Amino acid sequence: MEDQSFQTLGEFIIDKQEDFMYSTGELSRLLSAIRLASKMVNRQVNKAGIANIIGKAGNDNIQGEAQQKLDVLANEIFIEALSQREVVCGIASEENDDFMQIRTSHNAHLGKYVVLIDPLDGSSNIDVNVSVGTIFSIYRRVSEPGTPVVLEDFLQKGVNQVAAGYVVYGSSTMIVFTTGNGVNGFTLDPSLGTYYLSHPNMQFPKSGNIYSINEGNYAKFPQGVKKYLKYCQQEEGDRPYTSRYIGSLVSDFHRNMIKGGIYIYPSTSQSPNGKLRLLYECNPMAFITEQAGGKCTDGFQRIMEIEPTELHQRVPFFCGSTTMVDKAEEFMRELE
Ligand code: P6P
Repeated sequence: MEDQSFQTLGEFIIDKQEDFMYSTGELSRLLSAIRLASKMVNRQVNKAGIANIIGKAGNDNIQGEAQQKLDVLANEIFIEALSQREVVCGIASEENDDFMQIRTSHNAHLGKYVVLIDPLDGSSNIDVNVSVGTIFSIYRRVSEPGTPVVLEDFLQKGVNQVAAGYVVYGSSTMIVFTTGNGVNGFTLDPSLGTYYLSHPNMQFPKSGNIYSINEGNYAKFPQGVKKYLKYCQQEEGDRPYTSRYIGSLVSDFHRNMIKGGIYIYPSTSQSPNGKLRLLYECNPMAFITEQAGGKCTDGFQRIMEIEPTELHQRVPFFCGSTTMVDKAEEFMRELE
């Protein structure tokens, strides 16, 4: 029998409402929209395999709808849910080239918040039944209230985030988020459609022995990363470490936050800024990391201090247990 003593996500949002900076209930409504959308996406992700089989019958699924790619569908679900609550005035998504104006029912731009989202990160893993995730980042608009949002509302440093989080659609579905007062994880009970507080006050272990990186790119890595990998693989003290790489950021991140570890997506000779996007992947994960006592940089500077210049810009990403990120940065500085 489900232990009903666990607080639900809805109860938690209400309880913590006074902790939300500036909030007069709007941020609570925004987080509730994300909660709803995550359940809808979870339902689609969990039957993706079946949908694919049905879809192959002739490009139509069982409802006769044109088969949609799951990440496009996830994008539409989150945009729809966020637009309904009249608290969001703009959305930027990995799936959309430009940011979107979100009008309230009176066709006004009255929402206080902008949301940046990767609706289904790692979606290529769907076909092989590996966990995927949603990543979101929330800011207060900086332009004149009531006017259309502008690019500057989205190009804010990560330190300005009011909330950030991820959904991991894994062996269980979880929402993990922060509003600047620590990090809490909620697990979905699919039989009830309710999220319960299963991981209160999550903390990155100060050190760990897991490193997550795509070593297939070794030849293209910066010398500092190569030296760090050799350090991890040496027989000394608690080394060699363990290499764990799922290829799904939220899954690798989530495991490392629980067990201790470092995730690195560095620059390479082919991709000088790495692969991950600053605004809707790195900044939200960095906010969670720092709130959980970890460290997140581009190998040299704090991710959340980077001044954004483009909506979809990429940055190198070193994230996890503080002592591990420190060691990697030591080699990066030594060999830059
Ligand atoms: P690679 C997924 O596409 C993603 O953005 C992250 O979720 C993941 O960690 C990374 O890219 C995997 O990239 O180049 O190792 O396949």
